[in-house]
Amino acid sequence: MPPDTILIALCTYNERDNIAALLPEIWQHVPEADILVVDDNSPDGTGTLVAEWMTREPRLRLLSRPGKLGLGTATLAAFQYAVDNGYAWVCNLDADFSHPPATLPDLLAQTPGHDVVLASRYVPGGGVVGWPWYRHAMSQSINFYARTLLRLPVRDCSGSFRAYRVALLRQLDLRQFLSTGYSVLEELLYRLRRKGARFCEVPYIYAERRYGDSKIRLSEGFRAGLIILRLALGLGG
Ligand SMILES: Nc1nc2c(ncn2[C@@H]2O[C@H](COP(=O)(O)OP(=O)(O)O)[C@@H](O)[C@H]2O)c(=O)[nH]1
Ligand SMILES: [Mg+2]
Repeated sequence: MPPDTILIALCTYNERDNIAALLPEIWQHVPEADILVVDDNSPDGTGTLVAEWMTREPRLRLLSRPGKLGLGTATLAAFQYAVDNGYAWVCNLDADFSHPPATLPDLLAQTPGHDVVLASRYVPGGGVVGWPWYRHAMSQSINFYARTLLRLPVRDCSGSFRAYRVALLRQLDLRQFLSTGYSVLEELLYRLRRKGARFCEVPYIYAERRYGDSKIRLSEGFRAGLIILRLALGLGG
């Protein structure tokens, strides 16, 4: 049985060209879902585009924040919205086509009996196309580091493409997170594991973004490494 109320959360910073094509493609695969865009006042007008679209699309929601406040806080704001509005499941994916909407039904098919379903590059059938060797090396290192230090029972710890049972998210204090940036993805798995979450991974192929530039910076990697260490040492609350 597919879950009944589904929120699909998209965090955006300068994703106007991607989002225009992404919304219809998501609804093609999951027509019953509402989509929430969390936009940080993107200079390219992503938020304006979504606000206009909302006037003719009742399944679309927009959370506008005043400036670029980080992927971590944007993700947690989306989850708080799912909690406050009584959705059963919240799915998260990047708004740049790296995460194919065609995989959403595969995630939702695994929701019975699981609390977190991860789309995974690192299980049989999964993979990445279009990355230089150093991106592979960075991703493998951060995954090994997070999986080992935080004792995470999954192979792909650093991707946002996941479905979460909102009842489990409700048990977390979303304001207590250390991460404001990308390490929110590992921190979520760590905190959910400690709540006894049942995890499952389904394969997908990660593709390079369709339009625009990546927002990740090297400093983000160092910050993520420190936060994971703090959590591992029990200093995360
Ligand atoms: N709201 C919001 N979204 C962000 C922020 N940083 C990144 N994103 C979004 O998060 C997703 C992943 O970011 P991206 O730059 O593609 O990272 P990469 O895939 O690791 O290179 C994209 O949809 C971005 O637009 C931020 O500070 N605020
Ligand atoms: Mg991306």
